[in-house]
Amino acid sequence: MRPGVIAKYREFLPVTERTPPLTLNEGDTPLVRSRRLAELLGVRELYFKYEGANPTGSFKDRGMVVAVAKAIEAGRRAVICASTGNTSAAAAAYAARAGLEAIVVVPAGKIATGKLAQALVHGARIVAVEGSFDDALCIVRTLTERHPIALVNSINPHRIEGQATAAYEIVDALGDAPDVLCLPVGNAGNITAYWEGFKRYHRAGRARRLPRLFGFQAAGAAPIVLGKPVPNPQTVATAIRIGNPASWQRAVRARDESDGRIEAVTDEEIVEAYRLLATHEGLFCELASAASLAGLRKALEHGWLSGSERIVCVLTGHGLKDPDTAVQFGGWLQKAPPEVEAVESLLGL
Ligand code: AN7
Repeated sequence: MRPGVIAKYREFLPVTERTPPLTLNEGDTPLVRSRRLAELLGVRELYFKYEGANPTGSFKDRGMVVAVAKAIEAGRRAVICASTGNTSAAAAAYAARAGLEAIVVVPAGKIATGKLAQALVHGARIVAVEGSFDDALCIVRTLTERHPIALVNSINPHRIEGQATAAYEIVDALGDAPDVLCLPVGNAGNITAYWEGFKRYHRAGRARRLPRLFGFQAAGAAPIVLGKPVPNPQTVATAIRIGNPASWQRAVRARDESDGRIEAVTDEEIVEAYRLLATHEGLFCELASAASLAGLRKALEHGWLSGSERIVCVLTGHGLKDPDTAVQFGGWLQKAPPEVEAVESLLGL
């Protein structure tokens, strides 16, 4: 049973009697124990938190359901966000569910087809700007200062509180926090949310320990690693193509308080991890999500981790969001006439 995050974690969320019970039955995503990759990498205990199993196919649903419910409670009729794709898909779906208007501002030509399709089909109004995600975020921030529209980017604290429910689920499933959590970092809301979540659950006595957080940016979009904004971020992982993260300082605090790291992984490393997850575990995630595994491999190579830890990698979004990328990388595909013998010989059977 998936009651949705508001019903399930009510006591840990900013909900009141006046908060509408909005849900698309998000959360309760699989924590899949790794078999083949754990062995390949030499990790004793490895899990993948498969956030692609959320209703709109990414972790954004956890925060969006809370943000939209609170927007309704505050009397708002419309929501707005800037997005590299997933936030806009979640905003459009939850706004549709709630009967609100959704407006999304995206970097033109830089969001995966599936995500654009989601925002379109749910009836959002979409503005594609000839600029970056960072430009889009500046624009929506100003618009919400001028108009009574709820901003549902992760600057909105309700987004962070909702996303913290993923940390609660991991602790509930494992009986305690893991030693290490690996995740991709873009606008840095999610690493902030996990850290808040683990700390809150720990304070509430639900976990005995706190994990180390290992966040990974794409090398061409790694402002936190470089220590300065990246004016023209570039990466194949469009979801994390962000040069000036809104939650930068909080991500640094999460890293330091947890004795973790924020590092960069190259596009090649991301693509390799993406394929490994699909071919060795049957887990199809999007490129940005694979930064968590790419980063774990790097951490093991550099000796930052030994492999004796209990490790969770967060797979933030579903691979079907971006089928163009999957098809572009190819695989084994041959053409044949519609005859048994032809197919048999092609397959070498
Ligand atoms: C699959 O949708 O920023 O560090 O506008 O879609 O919390 O930003 C998406 C980010 C990781 C990074 N994985 O999380 C957006 C957006 C996937 C994502 C991230 C995103 P944050």
